Amino acid sequence: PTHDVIVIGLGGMGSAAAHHLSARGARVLGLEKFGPVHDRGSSHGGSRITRQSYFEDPAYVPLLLRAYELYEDLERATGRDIALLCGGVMVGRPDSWTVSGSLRSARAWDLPHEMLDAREIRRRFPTLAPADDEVALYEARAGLLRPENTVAAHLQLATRQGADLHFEEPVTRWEPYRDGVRVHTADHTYTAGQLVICPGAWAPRLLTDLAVPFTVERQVMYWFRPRNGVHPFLPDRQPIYVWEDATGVQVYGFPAIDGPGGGAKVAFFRKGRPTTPETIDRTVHDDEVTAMADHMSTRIPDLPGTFLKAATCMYTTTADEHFVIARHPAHPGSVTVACGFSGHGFKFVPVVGEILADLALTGTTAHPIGLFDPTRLTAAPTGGAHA
Ligand code: PYC
Repeated sequence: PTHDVIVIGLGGMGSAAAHHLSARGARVLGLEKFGPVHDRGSSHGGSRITRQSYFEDPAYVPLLLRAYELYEDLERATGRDIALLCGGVMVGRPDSWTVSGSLRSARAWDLPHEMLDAREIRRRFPTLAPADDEVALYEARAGLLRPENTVAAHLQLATRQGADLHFEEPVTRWEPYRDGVRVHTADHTYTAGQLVICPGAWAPRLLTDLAVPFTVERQVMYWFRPRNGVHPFLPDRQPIYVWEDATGVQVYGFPAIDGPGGGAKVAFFRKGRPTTPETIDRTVHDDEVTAMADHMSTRIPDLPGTFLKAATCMYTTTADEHFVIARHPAHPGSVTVACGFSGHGFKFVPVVGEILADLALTGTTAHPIGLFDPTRLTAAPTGGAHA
């Protein structure tokens, strides 16, 4: 083999894996279907949320603490502007998943946080108009990450460390070969001892023998110029937010980070329309813009001033919305997978890169990844020997 490790997919997770593997001296080949830092997958749109009081499960918190450190290292090593910790509010009724889950993680890990009632939310953040029965968990170290700068930084470091990164070279198939793997593209076949697969929305095609059901969802991000201008929405006064309504619908949003001519981004979280990377409708329709403007008009009344633009991206969702990060159960000696990030993975990108390097180079990791074992999702056998 000409390489120690082949990484399939150089989006958020794959670019981080290429960096961490090559930093440890591995000879890395990265294969990416599109160009560097593309907008066809799940790692674009100018901003992604980061937060620590994680409502999804307290098991994510140690990974987040490490991801914060690694994001700082990444900024220092590349000089790129990546994290903006403008603070964040998780808003909803006290018993909502967003609020009660965030509080559970904050308490379990003794994370700095404040609970705000509706009046205090309005006083501190005058753009927000919660109902009287809504509260918020406020976290000063929440904020946003710039996904394109993150991917560019990891690719830059990987290249500097000698990784061989091939763009516009889609993988057609891979298979076990001798003690390792063989990977095919239209014009080439490569071999290596280890394979790391970071397929994003292409998981259903590249991981057929994983036997995990994934749903690829079409998601839309919207940018509005607020009614009275961006000033009250600048990051020194406007936090990031995840806001859950009484029916469980979550919306999330950001301060205005694109200067006076820009707007503020907002999107629905989860429950997008099922799609595929080949058939996704990239057009955002007027009724979708209207639905978002209506949803925000009671919560952040100044936000839906002028609609500026929208963009689509994809989530690759598992049944329980937890990730898949593991040695491949059918090829545990040579293949590592990271997928099914279910719309909340970007904040973990550098720590996932570190975990993938651990798994590919040593077969194990000290990071707590038990929650991400794919066998929890494997469809129960319905016939044959197990019938
Ligand atoms: O992790 O807070 C988050 C998030 C919101 C939308 C997508 N991810």
